[in-house]
Amino acid sequence: MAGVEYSASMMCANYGHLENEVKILEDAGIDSFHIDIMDGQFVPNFAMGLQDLEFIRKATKKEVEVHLMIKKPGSYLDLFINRGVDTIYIHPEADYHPSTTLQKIIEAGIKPGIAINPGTSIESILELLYIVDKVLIMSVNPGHAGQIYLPYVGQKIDKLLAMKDEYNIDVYWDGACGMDKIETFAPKGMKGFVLGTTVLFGKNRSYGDILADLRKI
Ligand code: S6P
Ligand code: MG
Repeated sequence: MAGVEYSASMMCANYGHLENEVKILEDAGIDSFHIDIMDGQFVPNFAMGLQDLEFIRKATKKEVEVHLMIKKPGSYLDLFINRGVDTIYIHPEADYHPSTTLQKIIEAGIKPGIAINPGTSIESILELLYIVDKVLIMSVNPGHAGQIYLPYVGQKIDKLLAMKDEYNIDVYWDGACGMDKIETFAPKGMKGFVLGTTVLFGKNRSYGDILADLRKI
């Protein structure tokens, strides 16, 4: 769909030839690169390190977004703010003072975002919507790629999309994103989608063909 942004979930990429992956994704027309950072505490998995982030940042001129799935992200911001990234998403569930952390992200000249878990209500993060530019709605519990969409999140997504103009936010989708989800939620105003194993990686099709199909929706 025209105007919709697609971001590649790089934890799903082929690390056998990462530089080539970045290049092929760029040529295929991807809009940005999504870097999942996991600490083994906030989520039951470890993923992507600073070296990966640095490598991908250098390999592309497209936007790079960091999704911090770590406990107390405010304590680790210094590790991320001078690396040329465009957006940093934190989880408010993981931070005692998410508003302070978001303020630091803004002061560093980076777009502030929050990622919200399937079990987190909009009501509980309402005030943060005045601070952030972007909200990443998790449609799976964070921690792993290749999970199944949790249907109860749909109602929350509709609710948030109805509020996006009032709060001046862009809403993005992360987790189990397939063609059907893009078809349903892009027309409702979802600004972009993070693409992982469900639709983009590990298929026997080129990234170019897949992204061309998504643009046709
Ligand atoms: C999940 C992470 C996501 C996944 C993405 C993978 O904790 O934040 O960004 O990498 O969802 O996509 P898929 O299609 O395999 O679920
Ligand atoms: Mg993510």
